[in-house]
Amino acid sequence: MNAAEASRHALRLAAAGREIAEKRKAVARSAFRQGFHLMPETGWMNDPNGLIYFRGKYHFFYQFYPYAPRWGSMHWGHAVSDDLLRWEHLPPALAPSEEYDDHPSGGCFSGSAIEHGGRLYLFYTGCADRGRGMEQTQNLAFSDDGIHFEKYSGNPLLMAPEGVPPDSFRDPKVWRQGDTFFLICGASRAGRAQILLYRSDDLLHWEFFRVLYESRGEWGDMFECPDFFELQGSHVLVFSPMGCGERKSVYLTGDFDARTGKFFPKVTGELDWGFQYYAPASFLAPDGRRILAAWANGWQWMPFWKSFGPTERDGWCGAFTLPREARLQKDGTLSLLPVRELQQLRKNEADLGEAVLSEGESLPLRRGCRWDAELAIDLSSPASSAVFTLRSANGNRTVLTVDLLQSELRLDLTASDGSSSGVARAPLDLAGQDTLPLRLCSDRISLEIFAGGGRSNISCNVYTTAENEENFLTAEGGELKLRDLRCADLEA
Ligand code: DQQ
Repeated sequence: MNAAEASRHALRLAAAGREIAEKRKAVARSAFRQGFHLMPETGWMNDPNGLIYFRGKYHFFYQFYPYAPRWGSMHWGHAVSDDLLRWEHLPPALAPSEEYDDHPSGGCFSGSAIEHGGRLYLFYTGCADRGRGMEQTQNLAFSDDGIHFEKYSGNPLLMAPEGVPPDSFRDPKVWRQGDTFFLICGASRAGRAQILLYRSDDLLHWEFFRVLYESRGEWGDMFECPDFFELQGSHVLVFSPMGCGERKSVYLTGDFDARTGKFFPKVTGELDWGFQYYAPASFLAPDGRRILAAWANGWQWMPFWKSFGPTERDGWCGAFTLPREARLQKDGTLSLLPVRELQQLRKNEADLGEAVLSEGESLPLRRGCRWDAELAIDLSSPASSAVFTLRSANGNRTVLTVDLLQSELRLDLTASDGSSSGVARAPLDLAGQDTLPLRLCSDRISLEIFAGGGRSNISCNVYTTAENEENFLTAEGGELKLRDLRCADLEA
């Protein structure tokens, strides 16, 4: 990179920094700010990028447009944390500045991070019009201090191969297995979604290896933000498919042969069934946990470009979900539960043990918007459903129904806040079980429901700001027996 190019990137980053400095105080006054979820200081956030533990801190990067609470020319925002819940914002890491990544409706799109030889490498998609439409290429930036990033002079590293439209080749995820580096990215070929696998010895020179996975129509025509990782001896492929309706974040578990590059998926599932869970990305914590975070929103559920919720009025938009630990279950399904660090935010904890509610009887949980509730429903209960009335105040309420007859979880947002709508549904696997474990985590604008030990999850946003919201559980259709009931407030 020559001096003029270096300064163009530096100038763009400095401009973003000035914008943030000017607006962050006003944004911080927004009544919708979350207590323990990562959000942008100003402007817009979407996908998680480059999640990594580097030199003693968790580093999360994210798709970021600092200038307005709307998607715009993409930067990479950057924050660090010791506990995955409380975040310190750092200057943006990447800004559009080069002919391959500088465009008002392009920029530095999603990607991943890897450490090698003490250096932090960011792989990202540059999206710009260089005469072939909105062309997407894979690029590299690096840093020795984990704060200041320089774009590699040899960019672009990878261009769309023959048969892949230049605007459908994005979101590189890089990992190392043995002495080989692998990279996957999402693509589309002849109307079918594909995940392309590349390999390299040095992170700089990449050769196409094979198609790791292809949709045969069931998963739409393009995969966004693929992720691939080893978990308990198996491999997990995660992607956000485009062009197949409500599907948002899908996983496949199976076996991977690194020698041949072949993936043999066995089990398919959804990471989350709510309206607000998209583009999840994973990383390995130093203690070996595989942790995922997702953008707490989804393109499908809002009129595109119109509105992503009322926080826009306050100059910001977007947050991440709670980071969740992935575990592979015996049957090959994946469970995702909040990271254990969340326990540290618990206060005023009440261990209520067992409870029996007669038909129509209600049990108050916590008041307010920041709390964590855990319980198990005894499946010998005669009740037909357990109904949680959540975040109820001023005529607003969000209703979570655990339907024991239909084996379904439903989160009804119709009366939530005047701007949200819809009913999110997740299937429950109750066959052969004695209890159904449930966990509900609430923050100012998020409700994250974990059922069946993290296998039937629903994440949704609720845009309320009342001080003293009520949350309670009601037995319907018969007596409801509860076990292991624990509630706590969560400290912001
Ligand atoms: N968002 C990024 C893309 C990705 C999409 C652009 C998914 O890289 O495919 O902001 O939300």
